Amino acid sequence: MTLPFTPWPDEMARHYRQQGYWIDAPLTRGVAYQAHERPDAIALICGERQLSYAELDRRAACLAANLTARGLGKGDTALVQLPNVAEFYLVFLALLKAGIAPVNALFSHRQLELSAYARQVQPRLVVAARQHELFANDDFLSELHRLSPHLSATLLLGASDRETSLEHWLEAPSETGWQESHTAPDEVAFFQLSGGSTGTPKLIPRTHNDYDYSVRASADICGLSTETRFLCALPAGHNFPMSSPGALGVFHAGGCVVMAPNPEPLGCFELIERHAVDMVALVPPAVALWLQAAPMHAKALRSLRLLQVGGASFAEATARRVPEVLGCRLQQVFGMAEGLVNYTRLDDDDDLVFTTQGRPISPADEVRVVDEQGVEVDDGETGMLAVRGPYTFRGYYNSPEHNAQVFDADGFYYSGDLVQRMPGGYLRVVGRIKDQINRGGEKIAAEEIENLLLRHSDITHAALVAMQDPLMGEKSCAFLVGSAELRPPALRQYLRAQGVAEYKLPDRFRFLDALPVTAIGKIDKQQLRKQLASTTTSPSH
Ligand code: OOB
Repeated sequence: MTLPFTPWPDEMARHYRQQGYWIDAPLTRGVAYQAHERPDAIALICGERQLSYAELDRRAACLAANLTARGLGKGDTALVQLPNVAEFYLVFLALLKAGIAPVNALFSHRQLELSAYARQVQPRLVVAARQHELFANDDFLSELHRLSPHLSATLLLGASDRETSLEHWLEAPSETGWQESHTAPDEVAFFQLSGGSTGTPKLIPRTHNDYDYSVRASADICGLSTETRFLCALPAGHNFPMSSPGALGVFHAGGCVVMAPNPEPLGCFELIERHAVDMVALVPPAVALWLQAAPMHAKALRSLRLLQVGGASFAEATARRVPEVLGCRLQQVFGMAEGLVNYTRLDDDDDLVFTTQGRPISPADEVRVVDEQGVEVDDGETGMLAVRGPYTFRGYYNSPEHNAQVFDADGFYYSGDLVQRMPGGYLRVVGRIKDQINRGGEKIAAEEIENLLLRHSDITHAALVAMQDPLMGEKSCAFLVGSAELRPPALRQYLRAQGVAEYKLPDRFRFLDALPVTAIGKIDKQQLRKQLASTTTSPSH
């Protein structure tokens, strides 16, 4: 009845409880508390709809009751894919209340990603939107049934029939008496998505205790209150807008979340002005677009107090422009779906805010910056980031081989980031050893795309590497060895046809006679990156 995951050692769990980090309450606690104390306060604004805390809690309970009546509950999982709409939180809260652990896929994900998640968690429930190309008809649902034989219920936002209509399930009262039945606070509440560096996307089990602590502590660090009005413009299921402090932090503090469909500046500026938004979380390319557009819209941004930026490297020169151009304070956030989140603090000196990615949330976060031998390097020196703590996971879901590679014997997780620790524990992210491209905050596992390319009968070798890009920070370039007939448009089409998310398609292709190799015969990606850096224009696309 419970989902498998790697727990924290007893001694650590005891310590985290003693210190008050783990409070043995469910993640739904924040909303339930507000619904009781301040039922009429507005929790959520989405388009013309406004939901009070009482309504948010009631409708989530209604859906939870209906799911329980259908025989779903503890030990079950759900595959969820919703855009940035109110239903995202209603469904998330409902699933937690019913003890069903969701995987929140990104709306940009397609067959390949969703199938990989379905294979791993074997969902009994799918919640999706008719407006997504995959769910416009029932073909892909049939495929999901095949992959996940226990799948027993499908709810679709925008469905015309009552049986599958998510909207209907959120309103229809259940006939049976119902009691909230969340999983135990030290068990899996839901799965976060890993940015990944391997062939298949990995899942991160998060418990109520660990996630709720990160939410409460983040809300505190960011000074959230009942007055907070947070614009959720990044994909709602991503760790950053969800818990750093994100929507869950806002619910904890009793503030209001305003949904934006995406971070596009003009749409967001309108929402900021209309709803007196005071806080937003963005990735660096979105900040660049906001900085461009802001001078024409200074009036609209008057209420903005705090801009959080994270997910990818943010150039110091751009950081310095934020307060002046957007008229608000900047906070750098260096986090990961696996756990550890660092923030610059609201009362930090400007220099710290502009030049570092912050320091860990918790005094109990154990951060080590180590060399290749695992020896800690001096402050200011570059090393690999290793971490364990009260909200950093202890293992990917059902992935013993990969876990053996990224955890050491003491349970420290190696994130694959290269960092420098500064005085006071502040971190600077200076690079990465994981084989991943960070395309403006969206993560691409090189191996996943290389494997897809290698399925093509005309390709014999493939290597995906990052190339610098002025707006996105990084874009991806595929180096290929194969037939002279290969053309970029056809290759993109080939990848699309395999059902991979659009952001993972290589931005450029380069064709070589052979890939450079290292002394031991591995593809020399360093060499390929150098090649890219030394050529400003490319003969191919
Ligand atoms: C956030 O989470 P993920 O899981 O999408 O990606 C984590 C990775 C980190 O390991 C690091 O490589 C990179 O994204 N990253 C940054 C960064 N923040 C994340 N690299 C440079 N500077 C930063 N500020 O991206 C995430 C999760 C919670 C809060 C914020 C971001």
